[in-house]
Amino acid sequence: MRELFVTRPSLPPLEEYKKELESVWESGIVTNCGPKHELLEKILKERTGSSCVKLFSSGHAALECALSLIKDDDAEGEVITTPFTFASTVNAIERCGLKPVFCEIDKKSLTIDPSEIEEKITGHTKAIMPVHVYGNLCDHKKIAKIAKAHGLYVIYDAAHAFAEKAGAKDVATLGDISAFSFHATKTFGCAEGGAIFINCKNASKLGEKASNLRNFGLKDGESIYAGGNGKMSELSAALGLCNLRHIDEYIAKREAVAAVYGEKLSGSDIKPASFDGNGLTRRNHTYFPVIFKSERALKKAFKSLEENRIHARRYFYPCVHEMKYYREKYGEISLPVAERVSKRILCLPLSADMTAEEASFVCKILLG
Ligand code: T4K
Repeated sequence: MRELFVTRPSLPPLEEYKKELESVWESGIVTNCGPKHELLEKILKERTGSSCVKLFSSGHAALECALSLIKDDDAEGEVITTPFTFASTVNAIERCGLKPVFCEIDKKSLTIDPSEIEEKITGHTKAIMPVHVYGNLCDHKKIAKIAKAHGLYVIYDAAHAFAEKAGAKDVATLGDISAFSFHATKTFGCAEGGAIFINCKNASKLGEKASNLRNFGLKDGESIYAGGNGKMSELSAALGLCNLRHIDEYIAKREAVAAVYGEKLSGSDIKPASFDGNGLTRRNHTYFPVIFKSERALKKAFKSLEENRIHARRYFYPCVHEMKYYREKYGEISLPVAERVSKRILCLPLSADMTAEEASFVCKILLG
């Protein structure tokens, strides 16, 4: 059996990518919002029905920009978020000079628990930043109600959720802004890349500011904001254009692998995380998280997998509030649901090129 990784990038046929690159070579325009970049933004806007789409060099850069858009001069601005996520979510808040306020998660969806949000709101709260973790939808209806009642922005970290649907709507249209990752490890990737989808009332104004911010804050030759460089290159945009043509095929292949896992693990003590809440009508199968009875059982299984060159990942352990930087800055915070889940959850290998035999083999090792 070959070595298996938590995921592998989905790539188009090399010939297709080469063809996409021909015009880049001819024009010599390789970055700074060239034609491939503009086309990918246009297609993504149409595909999702969003008011405004802006591409970025990474999902993290997209998140930082989204936060910069809603930030004003209040140095004490706070953002309510989940501790059960990749560090990028919370680092983006911190790096924008805002204070992350950690909120407990719901034990079924593993996303922010809306019933705990209101008690975290203070006069300094600017936004709620939930995460559709593993592509599992947040309780967006309850979150929207709370945000409206308190006049807060909702910025979704939708890094894991590209191409998913909430009812009939594209997940990108939830909240005021949704930020996605197009990293190599995602179901839809540009090698490195990301995007924000803006859907609030002032979308075109915020979109214009986002364009300035990702390009050194420049407008008419001078910096009107202290912007950085968050631009996606033409090489990444070209890869995105190719991958977008294959997205349904990538998802179908991942779904077939996930079905084998589901079947083989059924009735065992290793429970696949639940994805059936909050109106999720289309999944993208970016991750296959399973929950063990105890951390001890997880560690034992992890060791057996490693001995067989199967590299599962402890996404997301530890919780972000337990990480050194946040522990030292904000002290001990107790979020028992998130902490308990984080200790017992493991992401199994899942990629479009995996076979049913490989998924069965992973389960054989897991089940001892
Ligand atoms: N918000 C959330 C909730 C996120 O999860 C993330 C990123 C972000 C925001 C920020 O988005 P980006 O700025 O990254 O676009 C990975 C990814 O780098 C990261 O995108 C992802 N989430 C995070 C959960 O996982 P690592 O350090 O675990 O990845 P790495 O390099 O160990 O890759 C995992 C496996 O994938 C490797 O063992 C082999 C395979 N792989 C990886 C790469 C890069 C390949 O086969 N080919 C490749 O090119 O962070």
